[in-house]
Amino acid sequence: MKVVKLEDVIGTDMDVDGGNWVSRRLILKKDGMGYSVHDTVIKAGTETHIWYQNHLESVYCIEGEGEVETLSDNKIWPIKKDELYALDKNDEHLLRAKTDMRMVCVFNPPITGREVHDENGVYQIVDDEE
Ligand code: 9YT
Repeated sequence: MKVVKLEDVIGTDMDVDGGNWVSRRLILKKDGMGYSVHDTVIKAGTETHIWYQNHLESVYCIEGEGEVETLSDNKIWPIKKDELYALDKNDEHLLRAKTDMRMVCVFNPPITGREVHDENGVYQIVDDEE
């Protein structure tokens, strides 16, 4: 087994600044678990357009509060500490952070760590065999 410590990830290339968020990648595709796990902080006062067309994501809020707006139905989903949302339909959404929101994010399929959000808030599938 392995143990991953957040303190060992911070400041490395597994610590990614996305502008509205920072994401510390704890488990990635290379770890062979079939999913990736990220400790992400969404910055207070930000709104982020996200549409993971190629990934399913569960997001467990462990600190802070904000809301998700799903764009297919313009429904507002308030989210706070101890609540999880699951993008089980690859839901296009806006994520608004009222305070800093610390999230544990799980992606299926796992991300490699080299993806960036494109203009549509999508992570493309990265072929890491290249
Ligand atoms: C909650 C969310 O999806 N935030 C965007 C960053 C993403 N979770 C990541 O790469 O960790």
